[in-house]
Amino acid sequence: MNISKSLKRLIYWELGIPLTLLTIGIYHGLMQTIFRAGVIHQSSFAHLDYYQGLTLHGVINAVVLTSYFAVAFGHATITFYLKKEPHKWVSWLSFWLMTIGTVMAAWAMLAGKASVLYTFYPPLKAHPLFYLGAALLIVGSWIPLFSWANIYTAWKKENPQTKTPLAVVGTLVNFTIWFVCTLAVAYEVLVLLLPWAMGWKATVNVTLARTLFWFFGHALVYFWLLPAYIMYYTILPKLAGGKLFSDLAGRISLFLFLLFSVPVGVHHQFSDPSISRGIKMFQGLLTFGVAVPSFITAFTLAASLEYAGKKRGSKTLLGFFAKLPYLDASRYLFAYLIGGLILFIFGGLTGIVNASGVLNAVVHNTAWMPGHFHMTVAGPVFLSIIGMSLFLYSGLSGKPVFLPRVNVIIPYLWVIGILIFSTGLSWGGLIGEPRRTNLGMTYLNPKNELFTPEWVPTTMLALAGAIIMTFAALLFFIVFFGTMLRKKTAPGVLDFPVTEALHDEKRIPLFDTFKPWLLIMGIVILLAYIPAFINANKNPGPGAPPFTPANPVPEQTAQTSTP
Ligand code: HAS
Repeated sequence: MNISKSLKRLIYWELGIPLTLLTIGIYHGLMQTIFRAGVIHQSSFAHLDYYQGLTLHGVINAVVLTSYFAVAFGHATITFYLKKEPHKWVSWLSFWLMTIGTVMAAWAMLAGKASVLYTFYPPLKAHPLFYLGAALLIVGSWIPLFSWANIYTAWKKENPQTKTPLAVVGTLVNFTIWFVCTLAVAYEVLVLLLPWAMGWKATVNVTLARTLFWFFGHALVYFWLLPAYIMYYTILPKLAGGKLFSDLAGRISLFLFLLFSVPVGVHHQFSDPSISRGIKMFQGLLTFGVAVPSFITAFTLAASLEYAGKKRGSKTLLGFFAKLPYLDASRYLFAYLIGGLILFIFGGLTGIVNASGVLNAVVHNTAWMPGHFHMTVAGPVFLSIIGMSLFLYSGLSGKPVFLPRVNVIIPYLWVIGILIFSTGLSWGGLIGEPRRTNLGMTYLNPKNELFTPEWVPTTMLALAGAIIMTFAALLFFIVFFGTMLRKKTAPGVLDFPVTEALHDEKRIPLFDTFKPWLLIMGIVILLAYIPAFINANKNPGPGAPPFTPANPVPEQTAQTSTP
């Protein structure tokens, strides 16, 4: 379909800005593995400190890229399926708030005044502009929800008996989760952190800040994931040459995310002494609940791919795997999406390990954790974001993809890189290798008394994977920016491959309305979080022992152990 120049320009900017910043994010990803493998034994390289680089890596890749993309993709899906463009003024207001916020936070990080990592846990303190910037980015990213909700309500009035398109359900579910969870982080930033960073308050309740952060933080991971799920349900089966096995399964899965995405954040705090065991147990159980929609997705997509493979001529039980269009350059989006799905099998399994209280005690705060999340956020999420950014840009601009044969192998290179990288991290985590530590300064410096040779192979493996990933990312930048420089050869239109359902079940009102789900969502959140917040308020916990950035041993321990 044709769309207005204004919306086109908006989507270009919302794809182009984060992809340009991604070059910095990717560079710092590689640098992390170099520092950690003990290739350099310094606290900084090229005037950028290890923790500064880690903050830039996390904030750009996991927050800036994902938020801009979710908004751009949301504009595209709502416009495409409901045939109405979002309000122009509201959409540009959202863009400017996000962009001003990003510039503020980027300045603070690049100036070395906000090396607080993407979780910005106190007592680490950032420049006030970092917190303000993050708040603006978040507020800007949920403003379009109001415009989309208006379009949806009007469409529903005109089509009361038509099922809401699955992609629209997904977009509205995702931004509702985003709106609800960001209220907690807004409170954390505006009421706890900013006054403290401005020097108006002397201390901050660290446990409360962490609890508020994780109310937001785990829902955040599903805000990253759901655009990928929308593509898996509504685009992938068509690209594979088949149909979606069940439309209803997709709806059930999306509504379950609405219930379970938020009230599970305490599973990041299993080791937090201030929160009582009952709450951990309850949110731990809900965490197994949030895996259910992903299991539904796994089986539904496997059945859809099997149907596609059979239509393409497969005759044996598993022969359909061999019949899928893995290297078809004209359907390159398939490669990006299937690559992410392969990684998510391992990302999901490691997530279920994390969710078990007992196993969590083994892997918490170890390298296992980045092993897990690179197979989720840097797996299905990242691959679907970059693949769809290229697809949207090329379609809207009418410019053919640059180097199409190279383009279709990029996702597989990335998958190989991540599998090697995450194996190194997961193995290291199981033998105690800590996360978020410049190992080259101590544990992987043979001259240091803390030198731990067991972590040499694990960190080297991670470095090898990271080199392959960086190479894949470089190729992607060449393809994406190369496409931008090409001449237009077709009219620029907004178009998606549209998947039909194999079982298009009749419309069930419960799965075509938001109200009952929102009500249950509210009740579960209150049950899970009121006691957690009471706990956090009552037991702020003792102060943290002081550390220096270069040494993982707390200074106090060193002092107390000296007679
Ligand atoms: Fe997680 C920590 C538990 C999913 C991201 N997670 C993190 C952190 C991040 C993150 C960033 O319970 C670290 C935060 C920090 O900085 O401290 N996670 C889970 C569970 C799931 C899960 C139970 N996580 C995700 C997703 C993420 C993500 C998705 C990003 C997008 N995670 C945890 C826990 C912690 C944690 C604890 C805290 C640990 C700690 O101690 O700090 C579940 O949602 C996973 C369910 C997924 C599945 C997989 C389904 C498989 C599919 C693929 C099918 C493939 C097909 C293709 C059909 C059950 C859908 C076949 C075709 C072929 C050709 C083979």
